[in-house]
Amino acid sequence: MLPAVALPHRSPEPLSFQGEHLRRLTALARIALEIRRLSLVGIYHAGSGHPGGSLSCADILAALYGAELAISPAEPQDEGRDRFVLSKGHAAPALYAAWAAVGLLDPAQVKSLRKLGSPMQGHPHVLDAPLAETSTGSLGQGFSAAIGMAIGLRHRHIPARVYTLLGDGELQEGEVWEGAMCAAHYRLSNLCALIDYNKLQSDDLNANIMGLEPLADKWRAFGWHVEELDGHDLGALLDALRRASEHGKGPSVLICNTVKGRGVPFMEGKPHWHGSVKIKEDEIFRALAALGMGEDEIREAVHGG
Ligand SMILES: Cc1ncc(C[n+]2csc(CCOP(=O)(O)OP(=O)(O)O)c2C)c(N)n1
Repeated sequence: MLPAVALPHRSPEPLSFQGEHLRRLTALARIALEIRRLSLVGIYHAGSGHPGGSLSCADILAALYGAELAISPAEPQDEGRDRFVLSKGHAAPALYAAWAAVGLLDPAQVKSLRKLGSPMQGHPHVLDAPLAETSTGSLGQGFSAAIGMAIGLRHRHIPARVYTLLGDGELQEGEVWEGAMCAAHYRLSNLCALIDYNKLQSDDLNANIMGLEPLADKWRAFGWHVEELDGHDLGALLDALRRASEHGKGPSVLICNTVKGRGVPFMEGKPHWHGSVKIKEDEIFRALAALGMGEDEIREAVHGG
């Protein structure tokens, strides 16, 4: 079954525009679905990985790679490209899947996830996978690197933007709050952070380990433009990303409420599916079926080369 497509917000725009908007959202929903499927196929073949946090951020990555990021497939490393840093680097399967879903990578490559010599390592490594803007995996560091990139672009008068995705558990790293201070101090309006607020970290709820609330107030107090939204609503994501890009006074953060494991009912909200977990054969069949794949397609994904 395809995931529901979020309807566009009521708007006074003419119907032709609304039709175009709806087609765009349908295309993005398709990309998000592909990200979910390819993430799980990669993790299954690797025999380990992080399914929960890959599935929770699939819609965010679809909105970014499918619509927001100015990256040319012909010249993905052009100096003027927008940058994306996956600060929650353990969701690498979703990042590779997003590249594949938008034509930046051969989808067959996701099956080499975590294999010796593969560019698709368990966490993005810039020397193996040059589309990764920097190596991430040590939580907190990608956010700092993204801030450095935003400062660097400004110094060089390059009008590109920098986007970075953080996990909510990641926000417990002190480095994040040093970065938050720094980005606001330098009024980095070319920087947009997104938080995959799925409320779970490795083994338990954030609230039981180290609570984050009132999260939006904390970012506001640090001087950021803050929006809270449903991180599975593609229309809301596009709207918030547009407002962030128009906010010229400093950095923006989008607090995206999500569900860990989203799209696969038996994985949703279950700490067990954080990682590094092996997906068994019967589980991958059930998971891909839940993501709308037919039996032959699943067999090909699981047993094919
Ligand atoms: C500095 C650092 N400490 C610990 C880890 C191990 N680790 C990997 S993922 C994770 C939990 C992250 O939770 P969250 O950011 O909420 O990720 P999500 O739920 O979105 O997958 C931890 C502690 C790490 N990668 N880096």
